[in-house]
Amino acid sequence: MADLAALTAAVEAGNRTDAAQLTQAAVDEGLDPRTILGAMTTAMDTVGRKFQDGELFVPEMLIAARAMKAGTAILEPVLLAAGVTPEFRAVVGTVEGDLHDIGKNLVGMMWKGGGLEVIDLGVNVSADKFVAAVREHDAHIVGVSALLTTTMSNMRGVVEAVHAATPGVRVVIGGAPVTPEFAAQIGADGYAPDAGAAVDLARGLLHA
Ligand code: B12
Repeated sequence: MADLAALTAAVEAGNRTDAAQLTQAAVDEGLDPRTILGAMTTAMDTVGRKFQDGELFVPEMLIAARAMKAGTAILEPVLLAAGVTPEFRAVVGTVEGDLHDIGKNLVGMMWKGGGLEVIDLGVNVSADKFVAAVREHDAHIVGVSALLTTTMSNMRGVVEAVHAATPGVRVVIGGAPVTPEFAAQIGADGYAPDAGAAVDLARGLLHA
């Protein structure tokens, strides 16, 4: 019998092999793919919470995300065949002039783990590129990362451009030098201090 509790535990522990095998077993048994995905999302929620609480760190979060990727690789064609697509799409990128991407990648992974479709534009992304991607993918939320005090000022341009071109699309920001005060100052829709909190932030804004 499919063991979804074991699948949740495998993803949380970052065990790729078990996550893939348990996903395959659940698929073979004909379980609803949304239920299988839910078992993995639960694990990523726990990982995000523990990361926020300082109980685990970047490497553990990365290996959990990789285990989830192993499971979702098997699940994706099944979800597609069943006509299940993520309800919300997110565009993420590191702001123009900035090449740091570790934090941005983590946010993207955790958003995927939280059930969003994520379009990752990489690093050194101009405001125009953010706007073009939002339009192309009909995105609901944009996540902008900056690690340098010299590049965080470029976030204002992204917030303004996205809001002007695509009203209603939420723009949230983060990165080591970014503060909630700065986010409010530039008109961003939100700020999160880490990738776990970024999931709660996106959920709160998208389901408001
Ligand atoms: C690794 C690193 C690099 C690597 C980047 C590799 C890569 N692929 O990312 C390399 C070597 C390339 C690099 C280059 C430079 N770096 Co550097 N780098 C770092 C370092 C050591 C770690 C950053 C990191 O990855 N942290 C780990 C991640 C997980 O944390 P994070 O990014 O903060 O992300 C978390 C949160 O902030 C949040 N978050 C992040 N993004 C987002 C987005 C959203 C939407 C949300 C909601 C949340 C969110 O969630 C994340 C996960 O929890 C920091 C020092 C430090 N301790 O921060 C310096 C640091 C950021 N670098 C610095 C500098 C100066 C540079 C250089 C200018 C150095 C130089 N003279 O060439 C260049 C800049 C190049 C450029 N144009 O970008 C300074 C910045 C100083 C400042 N305040 O401006 C720092 C602080 C080092 C220092 N103490 O001086 N760097």
